[in-house]
Amino acid sequence: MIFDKKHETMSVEEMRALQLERLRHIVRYAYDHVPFYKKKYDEAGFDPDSIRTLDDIRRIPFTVKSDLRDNYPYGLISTEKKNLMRIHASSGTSGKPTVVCYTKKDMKIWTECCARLAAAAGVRKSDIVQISFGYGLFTGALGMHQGCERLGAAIIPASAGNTERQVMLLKDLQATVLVCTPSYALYIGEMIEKLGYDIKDFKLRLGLFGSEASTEEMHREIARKLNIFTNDNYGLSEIIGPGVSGECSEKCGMHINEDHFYPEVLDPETFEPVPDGTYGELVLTTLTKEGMPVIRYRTKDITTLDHTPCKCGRTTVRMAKLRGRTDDMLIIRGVNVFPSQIEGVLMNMPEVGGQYEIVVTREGYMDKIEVKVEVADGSLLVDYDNLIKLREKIRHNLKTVLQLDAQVKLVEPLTLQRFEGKSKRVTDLRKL
Ligand code: DLL
Repeated sequence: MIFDKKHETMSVEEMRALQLERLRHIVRYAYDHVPFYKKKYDEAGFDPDSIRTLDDIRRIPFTVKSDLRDNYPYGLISTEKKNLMRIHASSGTSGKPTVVCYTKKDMKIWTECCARLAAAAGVRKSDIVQISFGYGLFTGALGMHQGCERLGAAIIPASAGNTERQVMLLKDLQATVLVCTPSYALYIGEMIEKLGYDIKDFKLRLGLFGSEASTEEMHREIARKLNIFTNDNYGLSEIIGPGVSGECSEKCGMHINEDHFYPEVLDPETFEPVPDGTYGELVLTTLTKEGMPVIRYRTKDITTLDHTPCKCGRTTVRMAKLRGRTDDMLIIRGVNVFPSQIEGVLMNMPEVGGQYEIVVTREGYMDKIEVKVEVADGSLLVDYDNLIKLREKIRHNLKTVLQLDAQVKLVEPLTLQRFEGKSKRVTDLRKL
């Protein structure tokens, strides 16, 4: 089902015209209402009225995460506080959180964007949706809650944590849709097995997963464990939260709600746009945000765009599954490694369970990478010959993909850390 036929299927020419009109307005609006933008644009000699074509966006200075932090908490809002309806914040590992604000109009748009992605994934009025993201300042739970509710579905606001209870709720309340991080979905799948349930006794049919990177292989593993159709969707607090983009049933990229969020993919070194099919850093501009417009935000997320038509009928541009973030790329002995590449290798091997950890160290001048891998079946560790064979096989497969020799450590099933929210799989102990 297409939630907003008008905007999701409009012709490319109409979309570009709408984006240009909105871009011109939002840039002027930000300049007039947020001293931060006025100062930045004046200093850069950028005239907010000089935008004639969409390509002119390239002359606008970027906004980066530290701009949000430096203007904590309300420095970037463009309206009086009395007009705000919701305030969220992204967790951040240290210091003050990044605060994001919504007016009533922003809330409506956010809800509709999440409804669009949920509809594209296959959520219907008749569904019972269990939201297992942590409720609170995090945008994931309430954003998806609002979107699914807008479609008329029934919501179970389970929040994250207490995984045995999650399983009980899923089963007893006959949830048909699960919303959480992909790593939590995998953990829930393991818990169902551990508790001795048969997945056939559940009514689950669909999973909406986002908020962290996940490979196709990981989705296949979740789909198998939970016997569901899986969906990937993307967003970030600074821009709106979930609702920036999501896969349709064709699963060939995530449709961007480009009438609200203008995407550019740039070479992270030259800042030149890269052609479709080439990966680069995603830069997003909110075209309609009223409470806190964010112009040319460098997301650090690495993806590529696809403007070819999609079989689903939507005409909106699609972004590929994220390859990672510019700041989670590891450079090991000069070789660029994304954790997602390691995940892709591991999840393709049936002998391996869903969990892994990557530890990077440096001895002298030599980087070392160790990959701890849970085996799918503990009996694989009993026979020494089998163990060595499996370890060598993983090492070989990693080397083929990464061009790098990694140490592999096999561990018992269910021994590595599990995650209820975003996972943390890499520990870099080098003092770089
Ligand atoms: O994670 C918003 C969200 C919630 C999206 C629920 C989807 C579902 P933040 O906490 O601000 O917001 O984190 C944003 O998470 O820049 C990406 O690096 C990463 N991320 C989000 N979705 C995906 C995804 C929410 N589908 C940061 N695949 C972003 C890969 C993702 N990474």
